[in-house]
Amino acid sequence: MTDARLRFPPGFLWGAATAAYQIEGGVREDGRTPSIWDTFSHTPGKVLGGDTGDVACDHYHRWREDVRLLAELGLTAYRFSVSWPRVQPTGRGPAVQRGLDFYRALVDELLAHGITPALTLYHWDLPQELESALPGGGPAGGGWPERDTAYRFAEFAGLVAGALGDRVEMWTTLNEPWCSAFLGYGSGVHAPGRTDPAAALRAAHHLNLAHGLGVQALRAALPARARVGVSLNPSAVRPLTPSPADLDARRRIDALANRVFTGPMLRGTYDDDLLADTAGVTDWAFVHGGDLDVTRQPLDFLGVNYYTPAVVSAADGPGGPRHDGHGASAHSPWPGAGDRVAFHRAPGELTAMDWPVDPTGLKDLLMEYTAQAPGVPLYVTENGAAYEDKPEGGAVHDPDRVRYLHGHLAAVHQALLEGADVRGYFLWSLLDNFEWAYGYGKRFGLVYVDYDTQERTPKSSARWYAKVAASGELPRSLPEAWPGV
Ligand code: PNW
Repeated sequence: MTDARLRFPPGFLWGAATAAYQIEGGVREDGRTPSIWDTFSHTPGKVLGGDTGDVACDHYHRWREDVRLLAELGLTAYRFSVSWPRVQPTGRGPAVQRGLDFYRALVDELLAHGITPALTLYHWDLPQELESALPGGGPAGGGWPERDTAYRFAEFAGLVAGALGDRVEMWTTLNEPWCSAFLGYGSGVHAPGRTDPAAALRAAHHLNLAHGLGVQALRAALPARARVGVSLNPSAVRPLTPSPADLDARRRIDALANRVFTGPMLRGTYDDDLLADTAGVTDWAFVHGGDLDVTRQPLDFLGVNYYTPAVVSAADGPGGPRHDGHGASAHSPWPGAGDRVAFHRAPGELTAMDWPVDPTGLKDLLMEYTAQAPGVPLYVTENGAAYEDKPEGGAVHDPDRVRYLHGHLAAVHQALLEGADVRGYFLWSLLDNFEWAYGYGKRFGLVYVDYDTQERTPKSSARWYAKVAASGELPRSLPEAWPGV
């Protein structure tokens, strides 16, 4: 008889994730200055409904309550990010003590509840001053397309490590540098909203450099037990057909979505096909000798963020709408490939983001990383789904999310069976929050947030996930699992 439950290894981390700008609010408190996301969200037309992160989930004031929620759900890990402009308002110079104190108190509260903190240094909130001078401010930085930003990041990493290195063991340099580079500087749907393909590729390189310099700064400041990694959002990219033309489209997107980061970070190289495909956009002269030794640092883990796969075919000339899930823009986030690749919707039911549900993509990526980075432990640092959650009678019933989570956790389990060394899973997200260009309309939380009252209501998926975390096992199939959720 087959076992009705899928067991996860002992010590597997059951976590939830958030990011500073998406939950904190308190944007003008204790010396914090604007980040590129403050500027962007306050620019009319950039975020749906004109939403901003000014208040968000008011986590800056409600963090104790939010840690209590994690503890009540029995989660063993929490992934959060540090707001750079809270700690180093202009992106240069000494740290602001009150900024560091906020994160120290948060970490201590987590540790007091036996929850492992996983700290991300950069989840997209670049100090505005490093992008362009603040009114009356210092030198204009130019943002990620400029090399200096990578050095500024390494300095910031050292400041945070110096303050929290005695209590945080799990450190992540960057979250999803693909989004920072190609949505921020290519398609412009993310801050700072620039639409310059050459700048996007420069940004990608300087993010790689920032990662490498950041790892070096962390190693210098952290005790030996600390573990350092990065969270990427690799694309599980499939060809529409096995034709040579569609396989070539797949190769192009694999280069621009995946290998542009894993090349420098894992192998110390930009692949020749990537350089050739983008030769009409840039000559890559911004890659200095020695950079690729810096970007390739030994890593203690790799973080995989996964939501949905991509399906591509060959195209010649600008096609119709791109079903790549990356938001509406007249500008492609794929430098050199925008007119040559068409994106198709993968089969499967859609979440509220219109992202097809396909857990196989997660298993494929975990196996791919297992092959590419042998011996490096993996974490799923984000996975989850937005649905149209509505409270009814004081409760939020979200069976679609339970099915999404069940399918993806089963995929993680399958990857474990096939030899992937997956050490933990961080569900995106603990709370409904500011979903970037979509504002508050898209709810990814395990916990429902009423933005008028800031009341938090755990959804039925939270109770379901709590049982998975408590037992360390997953029912083989739904829906009979755990009656009552
Ligand atoms: C990730 N895309 O964002 C982020 O790390 C989270 O902050 C975010 O809330 C979550 O996924 C859900 O979206 C992404 O357009 C934003 O492909 C956009 C894309 C991918 C990831």
